[in-house]
Amino acid sequence: DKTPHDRRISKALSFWLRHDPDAGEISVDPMGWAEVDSVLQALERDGLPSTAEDLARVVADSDKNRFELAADGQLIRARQGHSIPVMLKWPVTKPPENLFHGTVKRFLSAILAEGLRPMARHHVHLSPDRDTASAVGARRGKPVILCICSGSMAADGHQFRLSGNGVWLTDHVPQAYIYRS
Ligand code: HQG
Repeated sequence: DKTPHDRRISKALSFWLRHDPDAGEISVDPMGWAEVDSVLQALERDGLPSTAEDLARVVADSDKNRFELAADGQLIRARQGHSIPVMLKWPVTKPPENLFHGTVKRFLSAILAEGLRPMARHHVHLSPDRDTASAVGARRGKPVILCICSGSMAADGHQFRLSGNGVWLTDHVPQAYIYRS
């Protein structure tokens, strides 16, 4: 299992790389990459002194494969989930007939009125199966699973992208394609 230290590194990476590079005084390029060296310095400043091997272990052990390393381990990025403007260019991919979205009861009336919106992120995040959607919803309370008619959406011209860690991304899911399940 992950040590508390690794967990804290993972949370700091999520925050800096997706939402607030300034908070870590690191810079993130338009494709989402940051220099590993600058991230290590930020961790040091944050009281989480770490080595490149520590970082590689956190990347490898991330339960959702949130991060990736590139350029011989000199660059790191989050694979999805950003609120800062990045262009990750995951390939446009034909979705399966159904995808799933895990949420909670308190959002249902808004979702059924206006569809699924990206909220603070760049895309609506959809899961390939119910169990994953259930885990996503459970972050906020008792999960409610919505079934999305992604095949019909694609046939009607909506674009889907598949991130490197298996998350399906789209701009908006109109309510007509959403079923309680
Ligand atoms: C809800 C995690 C009101 C939506 C997970 C969700 C995922 C609406 C919340 C990834 C709405 C947004 C993304 C509307 C959507 N009105 N509420 N029209 N449309 N919502 O965190 O899907 O651990 O931005 O149901 O595993 O929960 O970060 O999206 O509850 O893959 O790597 O607004 O984040 O991955 O919440 O989660 P989020 P999400 P990580």
